[in-house]
Amino acid sequence: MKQHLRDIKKLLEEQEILLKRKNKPTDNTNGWFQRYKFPVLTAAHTPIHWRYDLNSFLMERIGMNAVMNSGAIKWNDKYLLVARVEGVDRKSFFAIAESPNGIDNFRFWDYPITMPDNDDPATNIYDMRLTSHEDGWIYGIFCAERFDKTAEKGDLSKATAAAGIARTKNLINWERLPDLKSKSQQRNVVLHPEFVNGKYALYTRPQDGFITAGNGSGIGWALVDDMANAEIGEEKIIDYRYYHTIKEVKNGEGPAPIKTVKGWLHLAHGVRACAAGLRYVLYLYMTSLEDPSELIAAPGGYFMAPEGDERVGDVSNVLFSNGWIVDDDGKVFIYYASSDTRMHVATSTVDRLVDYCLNTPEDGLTTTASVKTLKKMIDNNLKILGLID
Ligand code: M1P
Repeated sequence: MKQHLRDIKKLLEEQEILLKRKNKPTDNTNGWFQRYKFPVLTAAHTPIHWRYDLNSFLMERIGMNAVMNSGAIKWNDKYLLVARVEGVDRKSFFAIAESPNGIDNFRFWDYPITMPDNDDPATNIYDMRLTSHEDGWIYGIFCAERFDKTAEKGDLSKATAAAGIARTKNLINWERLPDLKSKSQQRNVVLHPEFVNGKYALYTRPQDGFITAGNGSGIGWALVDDMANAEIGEEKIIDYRYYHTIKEVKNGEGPAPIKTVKGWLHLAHGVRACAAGLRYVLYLYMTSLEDPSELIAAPGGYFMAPEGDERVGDVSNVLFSNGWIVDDDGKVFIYYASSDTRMHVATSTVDRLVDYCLNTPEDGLTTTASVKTLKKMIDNNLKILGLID
């Protein structure tokens, strides 16, 4: 065999070891979820035939920088991630990776998704939320980012964020629809899986600028008649931001909510600012089955925060999730990205997550309230231990 072919074989064999590596649960757990040791997707998981020019010096011709913020769906008994892959050119695109068990052996399909442009082509698209809607389509809603033409001369960083919308029946061919029309900029828009009063329901995140939420007070809710011409009329906030909380600066809906017997279960991210920059954590909340826009549970604090190696990456101190899968037996696979660099999985169950939501105390918004809540639990536990009456 010629040396060149031997070198290609070596590259492929080395990657096979990574792709086939068995994942294992970490030792520590808090009863809410179980983290797994190895990231499920990284830039090194992208196919060799995407990156290497196999016809030359065998050099990486088209580099991949990160694999992050992935939508998720169970499809033909496989666990699929619609990953945000970011090239070294800073452009993100969507690509599907599938696993037989949801925790390891994720393998990208041969080609990335070809997402058609609409009338106003975006510069960058990312962070797809997938919704299997009862209308029979699978919708993908994602951020469509464009240069802001109102920028002052020389300012090449001013951008706008809108919700791009596409739908598919087979995850291969995507029909691109017009972007969501909204008075404000929008990112982290998610489609609710069921009709509400005969309309499509969207979780929104109104924001004043590309980065800042500004007057956008939290996660919003809007009903639209037609996804092929989606326009926000009335928009109400269903999950507010508050001073000195984990979501003081911004928050945003994660994946489409899971329907449970006790209500809709939501995963979201909250952002606060500190001397080290912004810190992104994940939190849960629940809304009512009768009215999915009515908040019924808001456990205080974060559910998951960056830990260990997760804390460092392209944008450090960030956890972000826009994908989870629930199995028929109630097992939940939470897919989350760390520091805008790599994808991880943590597992839990619907019962545990609902218990966490319904029985974890709310944030009382002051130190006094937090200590009162803490003392109540200490009292209860000391009674159980027989140390006080
Ligand atoms: O860099 C952290 C995240 O920042 C944005 O999220 P949000 O709109 O809530 O601030 C997004 O760009 C997201 O992709 C990114 O992970």
